[in-house]
Amino acid sequence: LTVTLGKKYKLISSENFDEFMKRLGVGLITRKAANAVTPTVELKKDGDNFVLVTSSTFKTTEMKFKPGEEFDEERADGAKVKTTCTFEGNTLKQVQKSADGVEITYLREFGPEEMKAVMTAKDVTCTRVYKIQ
Ligand code: DKA
Repeated sequence: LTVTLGKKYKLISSENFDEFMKRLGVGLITRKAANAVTPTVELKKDGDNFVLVTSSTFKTTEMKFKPGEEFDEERADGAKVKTTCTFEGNTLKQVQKSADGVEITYLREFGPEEMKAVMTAKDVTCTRVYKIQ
């Protein structure tokens, strides 16, 4: 595993996030709140588990996982999803399946300077870049 652990990355750019949230069916008020914040992301290890912490004044989520093991997750907008995470080099791949059939893939590449997240829901792709603190 070549991924960088225990570092905080802060959002510096975001492309297509509103379209991405629209594609998930997220309403206007929640989209406005989510668009307005600059989250911090940290990946760490806790025993056998990995933990991805996404912090902002809008919402703070902690996703705890073992690579390759599906678990129940609540998406930031409240939707109940089934999630599986795996690592490919320094990239964390997260696949979320919701009951309404929407599948979202998040690729988060943890580098020494920045973390680049590419999120895809059907035909919509959003790219967000985070700089190490
Ligand atoms: C981030 O990590 C954004 C995470 C995307 C959450 C998708 C659902 C958004 C609903 C408000 O910076």
